[in-house]
Amino acid sequence: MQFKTILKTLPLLMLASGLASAAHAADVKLGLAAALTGPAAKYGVAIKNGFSLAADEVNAAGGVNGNKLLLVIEDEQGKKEEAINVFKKLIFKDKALLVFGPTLSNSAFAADPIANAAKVVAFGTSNTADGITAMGPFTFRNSVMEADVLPVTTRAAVKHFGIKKVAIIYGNDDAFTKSGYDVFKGTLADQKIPVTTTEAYAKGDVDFKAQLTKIKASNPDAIVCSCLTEEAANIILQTRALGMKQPFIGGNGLNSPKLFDIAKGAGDDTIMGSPWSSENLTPANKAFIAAYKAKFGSDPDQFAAQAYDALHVVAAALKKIKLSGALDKDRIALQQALPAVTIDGATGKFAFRKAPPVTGKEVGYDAQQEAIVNIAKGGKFILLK
Ligand code: LEU
Repeated sequence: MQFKTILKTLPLLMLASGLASAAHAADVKLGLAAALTGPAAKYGVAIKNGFSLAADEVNAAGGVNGNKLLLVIEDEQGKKEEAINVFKKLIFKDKALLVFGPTLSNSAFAADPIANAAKVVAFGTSNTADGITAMGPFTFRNSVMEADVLPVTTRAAVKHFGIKKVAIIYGNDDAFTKSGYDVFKGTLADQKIPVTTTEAYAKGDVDFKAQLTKIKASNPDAIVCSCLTEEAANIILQTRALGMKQPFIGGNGLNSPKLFDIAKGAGDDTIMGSPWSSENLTPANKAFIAAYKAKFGSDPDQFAAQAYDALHVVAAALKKIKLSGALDKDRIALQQALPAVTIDGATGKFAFRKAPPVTGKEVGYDAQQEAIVNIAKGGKFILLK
């Protein structure tokens, strides 16, 4: 071989050997698309941590059927275009057996069709909008949807504060905040709570004074907020600046400690639902919380808990199948093994249920889990008793 040729080939050889050492033949590659930068990063980083912790645990216990789990993690920035790119990379280039994520429902509506077309499971751990699992039989989620959580949250908040009427504020250009709004609207009608006014904002807005002034004039007992955490926190702060003292009732977006990073004490008394509580002292949850603190030096949140459980759900499904090495076959075998999996995880007992039917379409699998109602007190989410 001529010297020139060797020089040309060398980087390729190095690349090939590098890949080989990072993932030996028996590794099971699982993709993770998470928002690790941008406004949704606080959710995405918690999700990544939950996955890493669970993968380390599974691997330390010998892996699944002798295979180690290898997480291939990509930043989808909380943007739909990036979620599409990252899904394509994980599915077609990295050849992941399954893809977890993306963080936001808004991105899942863009990216999951790629996974369904390629017959690869897309497993959402934080997607709570309606219709996610209607995208196809390869879409799974362990995130309890707004439709299951918000009626319970609303009922508890109405009782706790003696609420007679509410105002609503929501983001009208995000699939999750819009879906949460629709669910709140239906829930309030069902529970016979009049709405004094409904106000909307767009992604990235920072000044909510116009909407909040209208809400103030309508004199509600509480404010319902279908928002992601950053906007929710700013809305709460600006409400207080206008001299308004009403408590907030929120959806899944408010379950992040970022609420307190921004709103500080003004976040107190906000009520939100979740399948997870740090006060749930089951052995599985206690072990999760202790291991998370030891590894990351901070408290976990519900997004970390759901990611952690999702990895254990997939590990349980993998234990039931014998991987053949033929990727297409193995991806389908995993999709078929997942629906029957049940675990007792950080978020409690978990099972799947088939999504509501859609005519002429195969559907995926939702979470079958109860919602717990939390209230913010002193920078923490505590159980509403
Ligand atoms: N539940 C939200 C959604 O479906 C995301 C979460 C990270 C707040 O978009």
